[in-house]
Amino acid sequence: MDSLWRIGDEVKAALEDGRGVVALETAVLTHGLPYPDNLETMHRMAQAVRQAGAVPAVMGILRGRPVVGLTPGDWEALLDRPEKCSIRDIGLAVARGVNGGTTVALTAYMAHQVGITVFATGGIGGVHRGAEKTWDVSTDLYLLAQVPITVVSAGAKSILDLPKTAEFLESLGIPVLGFQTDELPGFYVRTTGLPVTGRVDQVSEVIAVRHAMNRAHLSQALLVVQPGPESVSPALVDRLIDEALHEAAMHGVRGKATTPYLLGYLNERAGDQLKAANIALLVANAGLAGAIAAYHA
Ligand code: PSU
Ligand code: MN
Repeated sequence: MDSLWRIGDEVKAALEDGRGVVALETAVLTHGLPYPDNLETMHRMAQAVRQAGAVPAVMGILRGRPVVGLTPGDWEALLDRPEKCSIRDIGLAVARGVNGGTTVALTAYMAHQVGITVFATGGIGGVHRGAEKTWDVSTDLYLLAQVPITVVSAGAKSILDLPKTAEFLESLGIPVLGFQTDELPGFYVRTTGLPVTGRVDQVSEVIAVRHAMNRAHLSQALLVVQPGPESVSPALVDRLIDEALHEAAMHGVRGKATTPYLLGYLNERAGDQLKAANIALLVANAGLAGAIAAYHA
């Protein structure tokens, strides 16, 4: 039977040669950042992975075909009426032949299927604010409990309930390593007062932890978090997020539309400062993931 996954030539060669490969998601391209910042950011992330000595593997569903290693030309093609595709969406997306930007959950899953062990993103999905009423908990968390991949992020966004997200990660047995930090970063803000499972200061320590987890046959992801290079004032972020949540409630936004709505509000309505911070941390995370993948190889 033909494989469902189409693997790009460069990624295939890198995997065969045992070179470092870093998975990159595309929900941030299709639903996370406005055009043309989204395309520009993908270029910069891919470049950061290469500069660190690894090969980028951009994931997405192109006209119904899940692809590992989309080319820059594919990124543009993906922007034609894309759907946001998480784990449960892959069946319909393939059957209907649509374009899909893949979330952290689906990207991590695809990476694992093809043997990629490192992944960079901006912020993982988590437990949403008000989850005690809505039950809105990202599939990202459940999937990361099932896939032994190393994920670099700037924590989870403050649009989420960060203390609940941290508790949920603990419940699922997912360790959080602070890279040169003792605290869980809050995406736009560098500190949250929430502890990490442990602090590491070197790439070699990340590899040692992952290696030990693998030897223990754990299925869990290893989350590596680092604060973004540009910090926004926590008071400003809080105010903007309150506004965004209020708008979302007024418009009855629910389900998978929630995260893109909130991100869209923050990136487009809240001025360039948040967007610039978002892009800077995406690029920095790609660089660290590249260094981890290259070292590992
Ligand atoms: N966080 C970001 N930018 C993003 C996302 C999260 O800073 O673009 C995307 C990721 O693809 C993540 C998804 O996997 O949102 C989570 O969506 P949900 O909350 O619906 O599970
Ligand atoms: Mn949700």
